[in-house]
Amino acid sequence: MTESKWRKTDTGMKKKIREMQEFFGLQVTGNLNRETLEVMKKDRCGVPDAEQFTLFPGRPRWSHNRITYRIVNYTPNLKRQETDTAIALAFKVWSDVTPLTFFRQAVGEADIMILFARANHGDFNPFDGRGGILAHAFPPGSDIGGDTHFDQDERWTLSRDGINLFLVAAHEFGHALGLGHSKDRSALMFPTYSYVNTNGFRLSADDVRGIQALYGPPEDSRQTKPQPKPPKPTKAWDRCNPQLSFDAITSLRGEVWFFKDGIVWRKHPWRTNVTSIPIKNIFPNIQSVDAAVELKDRDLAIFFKGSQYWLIRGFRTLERYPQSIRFFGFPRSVKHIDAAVYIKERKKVLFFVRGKYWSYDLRRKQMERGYPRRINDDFPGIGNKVDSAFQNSGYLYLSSGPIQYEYDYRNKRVIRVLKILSWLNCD
Ligand code: TQI
Ligand code: ZN
Ligand code: ZN
Repeated sequence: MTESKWRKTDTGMKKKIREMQEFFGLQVTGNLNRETLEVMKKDRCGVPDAEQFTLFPGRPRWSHNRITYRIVNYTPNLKRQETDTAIALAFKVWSDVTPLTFFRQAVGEADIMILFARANHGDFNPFDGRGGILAHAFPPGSDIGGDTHFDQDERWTLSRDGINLFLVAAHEFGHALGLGHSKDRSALMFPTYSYVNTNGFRLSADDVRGIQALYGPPEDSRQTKPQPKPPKPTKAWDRCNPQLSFDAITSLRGEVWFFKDGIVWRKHPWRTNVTSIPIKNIFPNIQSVDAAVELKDRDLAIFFKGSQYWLIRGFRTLERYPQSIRFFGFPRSVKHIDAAVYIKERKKVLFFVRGKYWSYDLRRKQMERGYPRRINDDFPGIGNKVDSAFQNSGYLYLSSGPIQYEYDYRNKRVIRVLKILSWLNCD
């Protein structure tokens, strides 16, 4: 392919640069000289402190949301497919947070023409051999506007060695969409190259604010972003209501704790009164609990809520919690746990999730093979749903709604059927 095929007219770009130079009272050359680049780097006056991003003078932006790109040529350092993917992922970084969509075209003139070139390549911004300038992109506009050039003399990679094509492309596309440089060190648009892990790459909040200042949020963001729900008022449950079921029950330092919505009732074995208290008065960052288990021999408890869990010692959550329940080996599809109970004799924690249960081996620190199994098959007589479970004086207490089964784990049989309320001194 000859140069002239992909080169666009210089006039469009020169005009833009001239306009900018005029705007800032610089010497009008039409070239991206040092002075001009400095101005482009400077933040604009009048922006609030929190804004670290910058836009180009005149805030050039694409006036359409469907943006086309064309990969005109390739680097010999990577397979074509690898380049295609890195470029597509770099665009996705921006399409994820805006209404913009990017379409690749194979021929003709696209909004963003992408090419690898060395030294002088027809835009009066020659590349400089290995190192130094790695790439450049032109602000949105016709002709050369949006075009993105990569220095063919760099060693392009998809790793931390050499120059990572995905990271540089994502940065350049920021420019091609209208972002200047940011003062925020964690921003993609911060003007120094430093490798960051590209798996699960995320823009900084500043990059998102910048690009959304030009294009707004994604169109469907109201549907996809979980809307903060107004906090449910904690119902003043009557603990002696016969319909009352519990979210979780656990022994804890000699007491039995019953959880319901944001409330916990604590029953001391030889005291008759039952005290109730909002959970968050004891654990400020826990609103409610789906499942709870005491590892008595380790003086630890584990509280579960949704896909998070906390380790608890005494009346304190340990540092670094909450963490994801995936730590225990649950697949992504498990989004919360109905109940959990510790089988002290076997050093195992059973987790009940819908009609199934899992067994976690505390000694090996892994989920046991062959699980999940059906509750019906292994706990005959208790139905197929368990919403709270605990161990007390050698028996398991598994409850489903207001009914509780006293279960002999070793002999696999139900011994008694109780009303949960029998624990709460309601007679
Ligand atoms: N290229 C510069 C850049 O993209 C060119 C440039 C300087 C520029 N100022 C500009 C382009 C203002 C548009 C608008 O920043 S570069 C980095 C980073 C470069 C630098 O080769 O120095 C990246 C390319 F941010 F790491 F420094 C990519 Cl990611
Ligand atoms: Zn160029
Ligand atoms: Zn840059």
